[in-house]
Amino acid sequence: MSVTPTPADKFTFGLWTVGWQAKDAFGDATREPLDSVRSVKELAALGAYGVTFHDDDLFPFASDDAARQGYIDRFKKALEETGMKVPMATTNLFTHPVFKDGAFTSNDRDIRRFALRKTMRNIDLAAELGAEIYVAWGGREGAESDAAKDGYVALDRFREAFNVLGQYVTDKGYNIKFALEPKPNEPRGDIFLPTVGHALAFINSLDRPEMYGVNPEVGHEQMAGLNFVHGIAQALWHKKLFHIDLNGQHGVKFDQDLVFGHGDLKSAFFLVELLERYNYSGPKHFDYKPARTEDDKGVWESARANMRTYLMLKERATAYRNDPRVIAAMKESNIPELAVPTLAAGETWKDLAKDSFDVDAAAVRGYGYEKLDQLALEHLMGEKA
Ligand code: GLT
Ligand code: MN
Ligand code: MN
Repeated sequence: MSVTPTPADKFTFGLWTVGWQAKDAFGDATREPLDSVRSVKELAALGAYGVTFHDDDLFPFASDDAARQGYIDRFKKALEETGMKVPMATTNLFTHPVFKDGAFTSNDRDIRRFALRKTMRNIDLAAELGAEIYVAWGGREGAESDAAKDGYVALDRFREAFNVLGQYVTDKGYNIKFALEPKPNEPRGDIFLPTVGHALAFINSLDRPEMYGVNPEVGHEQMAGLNFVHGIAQALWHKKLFHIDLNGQHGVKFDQDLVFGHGDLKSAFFLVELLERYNYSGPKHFDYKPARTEDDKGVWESARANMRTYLMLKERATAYRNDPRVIAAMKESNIPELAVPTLAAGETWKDLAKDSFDVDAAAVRGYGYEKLDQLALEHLMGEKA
């Protein structure tokens, strides 16, 4: 297996990732602005499948129609020249000060209406460019104080916004589905729909739930101390993993957006193992920030690192799954038995009373997970049997 990426691997990058100028809360930008055309070309040369964008990544917020079209035309030309795709697009509803109290859940009704118009306009462009997923990350949808926002009616407004957008996409006949991206905090003190679980429950309240899924990000769940692999398993189980943001994070702290695998590597290993085993077929989208220390060369080095790391993990995860020692250890650990329904076909609760069961014997058994965990680690580290 090669660790050189090709478009068949379906790796995608947000324009805002490689294009991040590394301005943070304490310091100025350390890199020059990056032209979207150059990003498309560099990423194509590295073997990526496509790019994704916010409206404001492609053209400045205040662009008039002619300027906006000029930026779009240049971008389209670069896509045509390279064969790069745009499988996903999204709206910037967080940078401009007008959104400081949120967009779809702002206490200001006019701002909510403006946010919907901004989103619909970019959905038109997304459809024109062939995107089938529209991400909604509500970074400013939240509050610093519970005095500021009624968390109950905020959900009414959030639901209303997604229902309006679902109606819009349906009326226009676009082949687009929405992927909600949860995050617990940052930039708001607390953000609504903070985790995958919250988002999944919320989707059930929408008019057309089938049009909405999730776009979980590695670091966002890990910032909340949650197990990302479990979150993804549940999203897959609900058939709601419409998109995924891969990156790295070291536990509960600010959103690091590290290169994929440069945080919790073992979790990344089991994540890739899960995605591949359940045939996740959507784009593998890297939503990371090249570290502030890096120059232009370091940006492309980090972009390449994301893809190589995924492919290395895929290679090692496949070897782990197929290793006869692992298969035997899994059997020993009873792992295949979890797939066997607890009641046999035709049985009811009444049949449970018929069991003869040795509680003490069952209580003393060992499960052998330490052996299995070590086998995973040895595969991950490239240790040959
Ligand atoms: C922003 C955020 C990401 C989201 C992007 C989509 S923008 O960079 O940190 O997690 O995926 O709006
Ligand atoms: Mn992030
Ligand atoms: Mn993200």
